[in-house]
Amino acid sequence: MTDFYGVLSQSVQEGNADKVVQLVKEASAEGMPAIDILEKGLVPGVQALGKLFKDGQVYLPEVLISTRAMNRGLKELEPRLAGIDIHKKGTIVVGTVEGDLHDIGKSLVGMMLGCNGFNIVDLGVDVSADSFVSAVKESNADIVAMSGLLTTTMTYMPTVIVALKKAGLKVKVMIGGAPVNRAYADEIGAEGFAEDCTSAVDEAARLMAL
Ligand code: B1M
Repeated sequence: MTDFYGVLSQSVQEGNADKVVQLVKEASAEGMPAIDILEKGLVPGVQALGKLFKDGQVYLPEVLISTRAMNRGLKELEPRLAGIDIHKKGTIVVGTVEGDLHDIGKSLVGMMLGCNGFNIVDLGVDVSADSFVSAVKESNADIVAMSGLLTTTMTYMPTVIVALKKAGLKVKVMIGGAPVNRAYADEIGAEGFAEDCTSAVDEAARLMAL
């Protein structure tokens, strides 16, 4: 396939969900590695669109349509990513914090952790502290992985940490998302931080060994 990843990336940017799904299906049928389809086609597509949005060249509706296309592609790919490793290294509750509806980075992190051997409980977006606490209790989770994309909602992360402590849960906490960093993790008492979905896997492994 000539410049397959470029075509896939462009289709994500254009928000052409049917074409994205068709390309992912074709690539899978040809045996192209699922991780390459994700990292070389789908992710650069949504990242490029994000840059256009930042530069004021596209607006929110375009971004929304594009991210829906990306999610359709991710759904198509998920079974192949999920099948990579059957050994479970631990259970991780994943969610985007209350007030925040951004789900792409969180879903990528969950998928990467899942395909690297962790059992994932994905709570979705706009997740309250109570929901995190209940999910940890129900799943006996080892780690809570919180995602936050907004400066206005990253401040909810310490609320979750306080609620987990108050409930007497010994779970480790890691955070990620564009506005947060290691210094913020240290400040709010989160043991872990990861910059992207790849380093999230290493960070989760580090936390499991603590
Ligand atoms: Co929103 N948005 N958005 N948005 N949006 C941002 C985040 C923003 C930076 C855009 C901008 O102004 N330049 C800005 C935030 C500014 C700020 O707070 N500093 C912003 C804003 C302001 C808003 C609204 C308030 C806009 C409005 O309504 N006026 C609104 C908020 C709604 C809400 O949540 N309550 C809003 C809405 C939306 C859409 C619905 C249109 C859409 C989301 C669709 C969806 O998720 N289903 C959207 C999008 C797509 C974006 C941008 C363009 C792209 C986000 C994305 O998916 N990136 C974004 C600008 C940008 O990032 N360039 C923007 C791709 C994704 C792969 O990256 O999520 O960063 P990311 O995840 C990375 C890492 O951060 C990390 O790993 C991932 C990759 O490997 N990571 C973790 C993430 N979570 C992690 C957890 C971990 C570890 C790593 O461990 C726990």
